[in-house]
Amino acid sequence: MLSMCPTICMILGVIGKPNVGKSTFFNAATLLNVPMASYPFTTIEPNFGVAYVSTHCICRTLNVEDNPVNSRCINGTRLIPIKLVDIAGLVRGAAEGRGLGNKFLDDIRQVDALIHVVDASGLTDEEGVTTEEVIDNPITDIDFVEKEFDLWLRQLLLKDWRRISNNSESNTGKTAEMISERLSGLAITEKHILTAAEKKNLTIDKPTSWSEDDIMNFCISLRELSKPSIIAANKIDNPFAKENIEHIKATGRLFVPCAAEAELLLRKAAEIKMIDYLAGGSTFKMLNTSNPTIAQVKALEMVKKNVLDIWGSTGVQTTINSAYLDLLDGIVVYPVEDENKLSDKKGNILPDAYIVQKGSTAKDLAFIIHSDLGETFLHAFDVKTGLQLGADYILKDSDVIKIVSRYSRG
Ligand SMILES: Nc1nc2c(ncn2[C@@H]2O[C@H](COP(=O)(O)OP(=O)(O)OP(=O)(O)O)[C@@H](O)[C@H]2O)c(=O)[nH]1
Ligand SMILES: [Mg+2]
Repeated sequence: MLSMCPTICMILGVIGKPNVGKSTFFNAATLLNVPMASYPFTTIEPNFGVAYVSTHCICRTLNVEDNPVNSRCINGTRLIPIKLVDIAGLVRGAAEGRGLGNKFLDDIRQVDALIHVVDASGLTDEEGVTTEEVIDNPITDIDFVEKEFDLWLRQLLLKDWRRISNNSESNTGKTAEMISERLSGLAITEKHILTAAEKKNLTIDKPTSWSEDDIMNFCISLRELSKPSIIAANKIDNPFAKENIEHIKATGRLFVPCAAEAELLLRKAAEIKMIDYLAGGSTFKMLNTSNPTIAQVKALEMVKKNVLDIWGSTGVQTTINSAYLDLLDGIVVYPVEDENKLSDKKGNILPDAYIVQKGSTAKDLAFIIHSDLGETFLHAFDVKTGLQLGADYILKDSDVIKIVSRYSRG
């Protein structure tokens, strides 16, 4: 497994109420083996793993055979490792300590974006207990999980509100800094704080004028900005899911229909060479050399009939790709050291693929690769066009870039 994270180094957290399939999603995406079961609170401690963002590799466009080092390339699909964390389920009242309470919320501190798993089949009640009949609408689940987060954030803020308010009277310009200190460790920046206040028309340096509602609205805005989320509408193999998917669609939220269990089955079958399957694919092929049992063949047939033929894919890979590329605004760039051979010093062709945030410059890329490279940056080259680029050049998706620095010149 690759341990390096060649990206903006963000962490995706898998969250949701209990028993919706978070660990199944996590296992499918990472091929780890954390416990999964049909009862609530199977997961207590967070599980960390490496998943992959998959994109069309530039090797096909450039018509070269590549030798990736920090990532993998399978038949023209580049797989770039990213970090994923599976978190315990959250119930209503968690901010006041119900269920696993603040434990869940503490585990969410470090993540930069959320994959919010819901049971689209509606066969899990609010506490995560499996039910016989459809009793639930995942929209209510989405709302209560987010509300608990907002309440928790508000609690943290209110602990220090008097000091923040008093101080800001005499210390204009310091409120954002003080809030940021109060929320340190939550991956919330001062920019998030300023933007959150602005979005809700709140004057950041007049917190004494904020009403209770203003503080709540500020927390909602802060969550949306600092922990953006994508909904993984899971268990679409169940026919009941269709209607709920329509409900989710109607909210206009970023979501992907998912079948985590089916993806896990496919990836495990591919791992033991029973089938040929690339994560995110719309189809798989039985391999001649495999000797599946009748039960295995039946399970694979069900996945084809109930998931792939209806929905086009299991959605797990699409969710991860979308979290990085849509939610976190990532693009993929390929740095090389030898612009003629498209290689690193050792001759590996297109060795690295980096996910950087849209708007990043050539100089930012140099810093992401190595701080020495950033500090001694001279200029860059667009390898595809041969044009020289300045420090402020805004990177485009699929750029192949050579950085020239005093450091690299040596
Ligand atoms: N039908 C169906 N069942 C699924 C799917 N994904 C998960 N499940 C089942 O849902 C149940 C809960 O799965 P887990 O992955 O343990 O759920 P969790 O959200 O991690 O649960 P907690 O850790 O208890 O919060 C298990 O019985 C899984 O087999 C799916 O795509 N379809
Ligand atoms: Mg779990």
